[in-house]
Amino acid sequence: MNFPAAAHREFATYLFHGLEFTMRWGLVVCGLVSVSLVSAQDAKSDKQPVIVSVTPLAIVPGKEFKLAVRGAMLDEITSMKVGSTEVKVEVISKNKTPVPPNYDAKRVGDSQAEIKLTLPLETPVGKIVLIAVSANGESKPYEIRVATADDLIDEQEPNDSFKSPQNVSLGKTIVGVISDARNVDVFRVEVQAGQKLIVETIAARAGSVLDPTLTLYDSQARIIAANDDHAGSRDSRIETTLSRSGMYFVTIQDANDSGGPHFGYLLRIATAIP
Ligand SMILES: [Ca+2]
Ligand SMILES: [Ca+2]
Repeated sequence: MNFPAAAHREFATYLFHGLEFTMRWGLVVCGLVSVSLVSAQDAKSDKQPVIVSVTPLAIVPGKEFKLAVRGAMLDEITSMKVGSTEVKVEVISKNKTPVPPNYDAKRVGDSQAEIKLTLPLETPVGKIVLIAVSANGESKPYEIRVATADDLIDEQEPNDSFKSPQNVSLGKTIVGVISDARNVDVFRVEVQAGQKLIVETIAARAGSVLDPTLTLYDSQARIIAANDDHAGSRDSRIETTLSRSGMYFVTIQDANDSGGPHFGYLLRIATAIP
């Protein structure tokens, strides 16, 4: 059959436009699909759990610990795990929790979980990582310090006044919590004249909600030194050489006078800190 040249051209144009139409809409559809995939991924990462703090800030192997975990999307977790280990982590509770006054929800999170775990006795000193798992993915690993029982001193309440301080020896790390608004923890140490005393917190650096402030007093409750933030961190540090031998008080509290289960700290009072 004879097919006229004009009809050829017409058909070719039709074909071309059809193709162009298909390609154009194909691109639009592809674009829409990829946009929705990207936003689905964004939405998913928005819903991934985040761990900002775990209290207490240090644990010892071979002992059962109840940990208060704070962060974002923790009310939706299905489990928690310690790195790639077989350590059993029991989730006791999970829920939304209020943001403390003067604190940014993005920094301190708005949800919490209570967990229970026991590290095997042979766990080496150093750090382990905790990971929260939900249907939307896994949190970034959060580091928890592992120490020997000998290196740590548990805070003993009541220790909230000069009349009832907690006596501690130099060179140990105190594991504590500013558990209520306006709570102050008071520790007493004995220092010899000429000794350089270093008092240091590890709290904000480890994700604690606490914004610590430290004050050093002599035995007559006169202020010797104080510090809120040190070296670009909300953590505090005091370093001073004492001219008199005797008992000294160290107090720690929150800069905003807040407190709660997620206001954990490590406090080191020593004559030298490595
Ligand atoms: Ca306390
Ligand atoms: Ca501070």
